[in-house]
Amino acid sequence: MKALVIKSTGLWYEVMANQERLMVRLRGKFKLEDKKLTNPIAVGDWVEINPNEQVDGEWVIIKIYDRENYVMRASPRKKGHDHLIASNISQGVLIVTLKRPRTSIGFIDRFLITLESFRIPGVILFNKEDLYAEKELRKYEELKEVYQKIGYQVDLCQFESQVTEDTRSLFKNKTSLLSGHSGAGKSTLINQLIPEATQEVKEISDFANKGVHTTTFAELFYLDDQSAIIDTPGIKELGLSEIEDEELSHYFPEMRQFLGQCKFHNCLHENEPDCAVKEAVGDAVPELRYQSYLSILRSEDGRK
Ligand SMILES: Nc1nc2c(ncn2[C@@H]2O[C@H](COP(=O)(O)OP(=O)(O)OP(=O)(O)O)[C@@H](O)[C@H]2O)c(=O)[nH]1
Ligand SMILES: [Mg+2]
Ligand SMILES: [Zn+2]
Repeated sequence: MKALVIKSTGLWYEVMANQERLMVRLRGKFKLEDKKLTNPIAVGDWVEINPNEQVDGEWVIIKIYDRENYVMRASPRKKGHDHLIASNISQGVLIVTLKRPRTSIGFIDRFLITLESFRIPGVILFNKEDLYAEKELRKYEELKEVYQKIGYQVDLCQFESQVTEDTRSLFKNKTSLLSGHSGAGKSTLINQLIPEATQEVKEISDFANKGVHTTTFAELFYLDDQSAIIDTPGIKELGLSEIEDEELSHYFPEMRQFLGQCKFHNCLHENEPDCAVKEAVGDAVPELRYQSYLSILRSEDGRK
């Protein structure tokens, strides 16, 4: 029977098969097949399940169907390993906050690069508008201009008090992945969108001004038959993996148009002469994005 993985705790998977929720297990040998992943199956995966012949009433996953796409990050714990965040998604929605907690530009850009590498559309929602003073509102306007200009949808929200029709309609007829730091408000949004959802929500730590990692497992929720939304645990850093230095600029949509025009075909757009990307900085390529590009290029991440 074909089933969709809607929650994964590592040992057990909750799946939806023929409108029914089932807890299933994975046959042991699967775990070893791809040694570079810390988790062999992610929420959003389509799997084939069979009754377990040895244990009455238990189901096991016998096959993972090919993934249309997936989002992963370098495992922060296991060097050289990747962690699957979710698969088969139609858009990535990043929940950003400029206060309590503050999301860095590097984090936003790493998320967008991850999406671009799979050609998954990205949306950026700035949450907690009610906490923004003049300074944060100016920052928001600045970032909105940058990200809209290069093709991403951007909006200002306050999920705790209300979710607008515009935000609701973003999720129609799609499978959306929610991502962002702990405490950004992902679960708050889920609870607002889905009256039956009871995702735990916790206050930011006053001491650290950070979220306390309330959500610990990714989970898929249905908004209606055609629309699903995946809540995920907040992440501190999004390490990129499987992206070589030479490809990095391909995942900056505003740089793509210049890539064939540099003097050197393997130009990293750093210090090379006659670089078309560098010439476009401040114009088609926003300064802030170029600085972010350089910083990611020079950082280790999980790339290599
Ligand atoms: N002031 C304000 N607080 C908000 C808003 N949205 C959410 N919060 C609060 O932010 C805190 C964290 O919200 P959560 O929804 O738990 O955040 P999360 O992104 O799910 O966090 P993790 O599960 O840890 O990744 C809670 O205290 C929420 O009430 C908002 O629009 N304004
Ligand atoms: Mg949460
Ligand atoms: Zn160049």
